[in-house]
Amino acid sequence: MQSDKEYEDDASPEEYVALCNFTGSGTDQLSFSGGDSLRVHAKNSAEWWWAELHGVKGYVPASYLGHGVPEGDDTSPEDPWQDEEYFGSYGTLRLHLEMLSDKSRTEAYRQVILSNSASLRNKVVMDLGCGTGVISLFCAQLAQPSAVYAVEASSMAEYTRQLVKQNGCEEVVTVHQARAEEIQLSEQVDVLVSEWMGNCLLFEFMVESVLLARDRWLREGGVMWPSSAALVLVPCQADSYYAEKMAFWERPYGLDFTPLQPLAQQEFFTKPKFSHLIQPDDCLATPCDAICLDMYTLQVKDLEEMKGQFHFCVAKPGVLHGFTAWFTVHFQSLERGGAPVELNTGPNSEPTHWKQTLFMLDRPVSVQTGDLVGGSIVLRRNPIWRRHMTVTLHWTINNSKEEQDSCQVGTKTFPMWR
Ligand code: J7C
Repeated sequence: MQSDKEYEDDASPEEYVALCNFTGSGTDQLSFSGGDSLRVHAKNSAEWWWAELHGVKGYVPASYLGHGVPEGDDTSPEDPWQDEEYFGSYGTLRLHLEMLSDKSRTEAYRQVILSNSASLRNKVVMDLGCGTGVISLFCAQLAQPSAVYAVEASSMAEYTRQLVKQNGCEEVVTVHQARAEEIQLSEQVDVLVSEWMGNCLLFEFMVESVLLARDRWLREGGVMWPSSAALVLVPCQADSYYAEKMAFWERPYGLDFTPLQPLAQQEFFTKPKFSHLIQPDDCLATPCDAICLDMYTLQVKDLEEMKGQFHFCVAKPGVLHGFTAWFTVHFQSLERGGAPVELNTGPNSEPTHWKQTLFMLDRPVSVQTGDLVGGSIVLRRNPIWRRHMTVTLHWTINNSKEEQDSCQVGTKTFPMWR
């Protein structure tokens, strides 16, 4: 990390305007509010710039800064949805193979269709973002819907059409190769089913497309699958990850490399680790649902900032390295007395391709049984890059046992990914 000194001679800092609020973590990041004018002295990396606000210098996330309010579409340099890249990545098999190989995910949707087959009879279904069409094919083969509209924007849709035919479902399933926002149907639908969940539930923000389709195409009283979703959080240990990325620098080959630790923190702990598989043993408390979404009432504007609270009682002594997040979704049953189906991506269920998301604190904290860990989580959608967000964690750790009454507080903001 370069020091402040190196930029002091910088003759022409660039003026930028903050597009939204940002809370810096540690001592080297600046906090600012939307509308603040900042002077950028150095563009150290694509993500972090060295900037100045009211005479104070620090690092700021580049994606939070712009040159004033954009005046029209043609002033934005790129597509904020990055659709070419996004749908391009779904035009090849890699991601579809990953999703289809995920048994918990795919079997959960299969179970939803199977256990509701009687209620699906003669119903009109939309499968939004159908990919290779597996959910639509389950519908056609396990139930008797009158029609299934399989909507897929990527070029995979051409193959999905072939798969529908190959499996003898072309009478029921119609593939629409289009963005769901742009489709035209001749009727409203009874059921809107979609597998839209991303990392930390919301990443990709495909859920926006689902909500728009709901408001446009779901008939009054129609069904949403999933019907609800929750972001789950737990305070956790991450011993081996910490050892691998941070403690490593303490004495490699008998040498003191600790001056590299601030760099390691910046490089490895700034963003969340998204492909983390937490062991149930590493959970320091009972997980809690921090944010719950009702797929019937959730609005697109709610997605800009989603807040939740958490309260944990530490269940065993250990080292708090951070927090791990995952999600659950529920599919309501349409059958009389039927049980809802749950897809749980947490550590006590079969691992899924989403795995879990680890948020590392800058410094580990020792905790004892009975300590109270409370706080809040805020998911803030990136004002420019609409598929991205930041996650801000705020925590308080209370040790009320013995005489050493202590309380530690902290805040950290993690970009995902811009
Ligand atoms: N319209 C049509 N297909 C979409 C849309 C949309 N607005 N958004 C995503 N998809 C497709 C995408 O091409 C891919 O096949 C699948 O939905 C994404 C599933 N991703 C996920 N995180 N569940």
